Amino acid sequence: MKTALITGISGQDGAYLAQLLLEKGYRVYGTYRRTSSVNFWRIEELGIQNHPNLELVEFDLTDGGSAIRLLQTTGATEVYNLAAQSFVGVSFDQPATTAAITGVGALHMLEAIRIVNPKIRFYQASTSEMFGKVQAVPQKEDTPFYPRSPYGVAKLYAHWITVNYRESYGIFGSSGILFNHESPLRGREFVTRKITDSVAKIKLGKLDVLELGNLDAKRDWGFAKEYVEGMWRMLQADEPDTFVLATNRTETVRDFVTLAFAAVGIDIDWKGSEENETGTCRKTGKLMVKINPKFYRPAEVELLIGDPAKAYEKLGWKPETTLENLCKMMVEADLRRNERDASF
Ligand code: NDP
Ligand code: GDR
Repeated sequence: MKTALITGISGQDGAYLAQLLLEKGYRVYGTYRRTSSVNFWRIEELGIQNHPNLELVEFDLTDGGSAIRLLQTTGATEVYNLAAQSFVGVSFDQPATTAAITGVGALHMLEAIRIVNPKIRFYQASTSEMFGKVQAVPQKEDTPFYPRSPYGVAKLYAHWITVNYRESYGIFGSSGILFNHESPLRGREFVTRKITDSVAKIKLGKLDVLELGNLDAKRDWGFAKEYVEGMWRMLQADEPDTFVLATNRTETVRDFVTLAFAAVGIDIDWKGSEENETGTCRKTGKLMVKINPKFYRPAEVELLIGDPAKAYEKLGWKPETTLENLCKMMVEADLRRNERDASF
């Protein structure tokens, strides 16, 4: 039986990846942080929390010594480093915490591999945020990086230290440069889920208006469940490498809002410009969306669109779910949750 370790199993990708590896017959160790209240709603929604081959272990990525013990005790031969302070907005307020977890955390895992068993295969969760102020369109593996947030800078360190350990010590370290991927399990602070949850609440009369920041940002959004399959394929390849996973389609935040309201039968009419822009219901004239400058970031990533050709060619990976279907799936899940639970 193969044994894998996933850091960050309480997150969106950790939950989907655990499900995938369990389906493939792996023994899975998933790490979570000690918090005052447990946070396993995602693995519960997927119904895997009591799977006999899943073991949850307490671990903090900033603690290098415990990374060593973790590899010694679990005997994992594949390590997926998904844990991170992953919210770009927060990284501007907590840059040092973000650097310690999101940047140096990857180094702790790589050092532990070097010490415990250099044959362990390592996946680093890199990001399109490393492209930041983009230097080419579409972005691919050799596009120059220009991160625009403390999060992006921390991830760039983690990416290069993975490449460095590959080249210096022959460690099988692969870096997946993943563009935004969403799902009903996405955290509610990220824009897509904030939109789908708010649209569900507006539809059910639990919220008046959706407040957002920059509507013009363009993102390449895919379905998270498909992206974790790409992570696994990277560690099954003959050689470690760097791969972009993306859909090669980009839309604005405004477009995603329009799609989400359309999923509940509301046609949005956009009016005004920049900070005065609003979205109203075309039929009733009621205000549905307004701008709140507090959601703007000190530096923004304006346009992301990835070219996943290398992943298709070398891994046979390609995304299937359209943005329309992804958005609808998320709105429907949020309608169900909000209907079921009055305090949701
Ligand atoms: P989430 O924010 O949903 O999950 C992050 C996970 O990291 C959570 O389990 C969290 O635990 C854990 N974590 C945070 N800090 C620590 C710490 N100090 N020690 C141990 N664990 C910690 O992220 P996603 O699932 O969306 O993303 C997975 C990874 O992929 C992240 O590294 C992210 O930066 C990266 N990425 C994500 C993309 C996306 O579009 N989703 C795109 C590209 C890269 P807790 O629940 O306790 O907070
Ligand atoms: P991102 O995701 O920063 O791309 O990082 P997020 O959904 O937070 O923002 C996407 C874009 O939407 C704009 N935006 C808002 N964002 C949020 N969160 N809330 C708002 O109210 C709002 N209004 C407009 C943002 O300015 C931005 O342009 C995600 C994370 O998962 C990272 O961990 C990952 O590395 C990247 O995707 C790829």
